[in-house]
Amino acid sequence: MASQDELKKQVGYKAVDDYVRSGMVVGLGTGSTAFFAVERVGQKLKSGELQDVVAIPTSVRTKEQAEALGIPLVTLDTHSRLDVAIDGADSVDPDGNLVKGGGGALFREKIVEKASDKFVVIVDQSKMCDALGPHFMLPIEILPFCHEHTMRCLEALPSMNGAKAVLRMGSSANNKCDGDEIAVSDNGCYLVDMKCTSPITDAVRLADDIIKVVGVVEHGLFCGMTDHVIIAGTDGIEVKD
Ligand code: ABF
Repeated sequence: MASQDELKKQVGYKAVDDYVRSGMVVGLGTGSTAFFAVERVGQKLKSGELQDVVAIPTSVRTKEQAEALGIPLVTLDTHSRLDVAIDGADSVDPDGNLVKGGGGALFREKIVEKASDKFVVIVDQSKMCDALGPHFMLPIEILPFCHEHTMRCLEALPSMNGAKAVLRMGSSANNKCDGDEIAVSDNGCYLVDMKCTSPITDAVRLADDIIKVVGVVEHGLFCGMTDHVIIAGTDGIEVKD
């Protein structure tokens, strides 16, 4: 039986093989699954199977991986539209709504993926769920200024259904700091994980309520953005459009 890493590699490579063409502007996701998509872009540029591709990374660590692979990088300031973005997710519901941000990169992921003509999500079967919420904590990026106040405002949202706000500590935001320090995102912000005990029944409504809380930078609900989900399961790969 294929290991979880092998499953992630299968979907990462397939996303690039199926959706990336020469001359494209490509959004490079963050996380252990997106790692393989980035690897495949680098491989195909090196072999000449892909030419004239430029990429926009969604985190410092993806930027570093892409640079090491020789992938030419640009930014949204010079390239406002992308042809395709490929990224992982923490949860995927039956409608293709996502929870993302377990890796702490949700802001840069969302700004890049919103600017992409096509958004391809690559996951292993464990990320699929019937409803967002209890399956994986909902990450929210907030300003450090008065962050405890902002956390209380998030908990007070009726649509949050009593979820508790947990300030992310240590390297869980993939930043170089030790376990008893507050984790800091690539943007210098804090990350809060909302422990949702009940299913999120109206993700669009909750997303709208969260973003209105003063102090919130962005949240990990990616609603109505997904074009394709490539799912690696133990009995093969499935593509949901
Ligand atoms: C990233 O993919 C994050 O938004 C999400 O947390 C992560 C999933 O990571 P992995 O592929 O390592 O499970 O885009």
